[in-house]
Amino acid sequence: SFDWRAYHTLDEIYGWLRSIASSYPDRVTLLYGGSTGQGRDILGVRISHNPANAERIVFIEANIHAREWITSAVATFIINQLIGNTDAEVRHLAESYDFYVFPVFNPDGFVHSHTTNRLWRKTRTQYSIFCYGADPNRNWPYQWMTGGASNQPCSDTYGGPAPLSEPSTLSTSNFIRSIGRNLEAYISLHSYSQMLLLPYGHTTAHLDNYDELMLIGRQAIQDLSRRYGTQYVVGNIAETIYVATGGSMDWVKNEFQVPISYTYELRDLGQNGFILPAEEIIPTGLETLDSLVSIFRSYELLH
Ligand code: 0X9
Ligand code: ZN
Repeated sequence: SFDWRAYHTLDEIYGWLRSIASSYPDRVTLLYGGSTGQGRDILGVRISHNPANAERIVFIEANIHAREWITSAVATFIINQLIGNTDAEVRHLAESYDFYVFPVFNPDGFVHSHTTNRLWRKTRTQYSIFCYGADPNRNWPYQWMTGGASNQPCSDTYGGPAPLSEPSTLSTSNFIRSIGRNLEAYISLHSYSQMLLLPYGHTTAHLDNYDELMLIGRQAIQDLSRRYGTQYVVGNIAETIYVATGGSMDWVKNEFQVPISYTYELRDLGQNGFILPAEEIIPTGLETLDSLVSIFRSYELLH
């Protein structure tokens, strides 16, 4: 049965999503977010404790980069906590929004990282005799290919031949578009580096609600550190990590003016990197949930 003491395959994750949707039909709905180049479904769940929250959506996307396994493990951990945790603050969070959570946004790459190449990052579209895949976090239409992306199909940051060239990004962008005007928050989970990143990736300029996202973010990383002392840094993508364009969060924020948008780079700092030991799944899940509780508590206080 499903647990958080080990990493799981796509089939195991999808089996678990289906099982919780049938076990908790009052709270959990299976979502079909799109499909991939190899014909796989992109499945998620909606967790809704109150029909009045239908126009207040928190969207969480994980494992758009195939090798970042901790991100889907944390996404399923968070789903589980939002369904069943009895802690007052977690309950309050769960009951205040409709959560749309997609643990694996790049299923083809994820399967390849399980079967063939553990460090695979991209999709699996064939682009040359020897090279496969576009970087699905360089493939979204906002500021596409304006910096920090490659036009070489063999590169790990290949932006693709056109924006939304990948069936997975095209179909999930259409899904997001269908709920775009109801998005309160967009959270993108990556690893690793222990960073909480805010838009945008194309410029170090402090645009839109940068000040508020920094204020909320500083409190969130402080609250994240309380449980185990894990140290994060917070800041604009281009200033904090590097210039990177065509990311999913940047497109969603620009397209729908979503008030809260963060990209997490989860544990660790490189000791284990993408191969984070499974014993760290639960601690990473708990501290990440602490930071989410903090983000929405701060947001509520400010509005
Ligand atoms: O390069 C990336 O896509 C992310 N780092 S990772 O090591 N996980 O590959 C940084 C995300 C930048 N995000 C956006 N521009 N939205
Ligand atoms: Zn990533």
